[in-house]
Amino acid sequence: MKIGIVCYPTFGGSGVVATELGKALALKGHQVHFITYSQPARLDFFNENLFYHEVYIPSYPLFQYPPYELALASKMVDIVRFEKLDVLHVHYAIPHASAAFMAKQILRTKGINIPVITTLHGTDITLVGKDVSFEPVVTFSINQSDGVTAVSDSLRAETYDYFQIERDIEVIPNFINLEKFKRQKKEHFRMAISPNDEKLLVHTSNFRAVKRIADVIKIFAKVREKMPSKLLLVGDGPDRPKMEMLCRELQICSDVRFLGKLEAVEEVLSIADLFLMPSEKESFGLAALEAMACEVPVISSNAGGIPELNTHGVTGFVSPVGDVDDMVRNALYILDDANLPTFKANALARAHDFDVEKIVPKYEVVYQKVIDEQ
Ligand code: GMT
Repeated sequence: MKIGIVCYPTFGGSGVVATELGKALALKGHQVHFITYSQPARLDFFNENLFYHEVYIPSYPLFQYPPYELALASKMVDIVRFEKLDVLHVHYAIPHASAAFMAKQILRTKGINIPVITTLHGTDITLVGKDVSFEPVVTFSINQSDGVTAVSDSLRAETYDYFQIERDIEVIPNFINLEKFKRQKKEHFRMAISPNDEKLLVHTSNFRAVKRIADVIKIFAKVREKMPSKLLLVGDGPDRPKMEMLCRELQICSDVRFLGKLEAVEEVLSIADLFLMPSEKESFGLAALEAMACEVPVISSNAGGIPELNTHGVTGFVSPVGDVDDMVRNALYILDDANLPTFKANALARAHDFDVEKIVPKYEVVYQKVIDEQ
C-alpha cells in the first residue's frame, strides 16, 4: 500500500507512535509518506520505502496565527495526487483530522477518493478536544473519517462519552520495538549515578501539569527517607522550573538529576529499578511501556488507559490519582530485593503483549478495510 502519515514530528507519544508505525510499515514493504512541518524526531534511518514531505507555511504580515491547517490540507492534496496514495492516516485529531477532511473534499472534486483514518491519542480528546473552542470540529472530523482508532478502551469510552460519535472506534494499543527497547548492559553508567547501589527511580515525560511531576518528586522524597535512592527525570517542558524549586524546598537536589530531552531513553531505563507515572490523565502510557520493555516495573495512577497496561500487583501497582502515600507504600514493596526480580520479569513479559510485530498488522487490516470500502 501507499500510505500517507500525518503527525506531530515531536518527541511526544503520538508522534513517536506514528513514526514507529511508518518505519515498521516501510520494513514490511509498504510505501510510507510522512507529511508534517519538520522531520519527525524518530525518523532516523534510511529506507527506500520512507519519504518525508515538509509542510511549508509562507509568512505574511497579516497572519497573526499562521494557517497551518490550510497548508497541511494543500500538502495532503498534492502528495495524494502526485504519489498516488491509497490511504491517509492522521494521528492526533487536532488539527489533522479536519485538515484531512478538507483535503478529501478537494480531491473528490478532482475525481480522487482517498480514505482517511484518524487515530485518537489522548489529549486530543481528554483535554484539548473537549474545549468548546474545538469540540464541534473534532466531533465532525471524527464522524467524517472512514476509519477511527483509539489507543485504549478507556480512550474509546471517553470519546463516546464526550462527543456525539456515530461511528465505530477500533482500539489498537500502543506498541513497542523490543529490539530497541531492551535492557542493555550499562553497569558503568549505573555505578556513576548510584555508586553505593542506591535504588534508581525514573520518570520521563513532557513536564506538563497533566503528568503531576510534583507527585513524582514527593513519592521519591518519601521513598528516599526509607531507602537510599536516586531519581532521574528525563524530558523537558513548562513545569520543569517549578519542579526544580520543589526539589530545593525538599532538600533532595543532591539525589535528583534533571537529564533534559534524551534520544536514547532506553539507556537510562536500562539502569532503572522503578518507573513513576502518577498522571492525572493518560490514554495509554507509552513511556511506561518503554520502561517495562527494559524490565522496569511501574508505579502509576489509575488514570485512563494505564490499568490496561500496568497490571496491579504483577507488573507494578496502580493507585488513585494523587494518592502519594499509597504509591510510596507500593514503591517500597517493589524495591524490596525479595520482590524486585519478580516485578522486573513480569514487566518484561507484559511488554511482549505489545510487540510491534503483533500490533502493526492490526493497522494494516484497518487500511485494507477502508480501501476496500471505497
Ligand atoms: O503524553 C503526552 O502528553 C503526549 C501525548 C501525545 O499525543 O503526543 O501522548 C498521548 O499519546 C500517547 C501515544 O498514543 C499515549 O501513550 C499517551 O498516554 C497520551 N498522553 C496522554 O493521554 C496524556
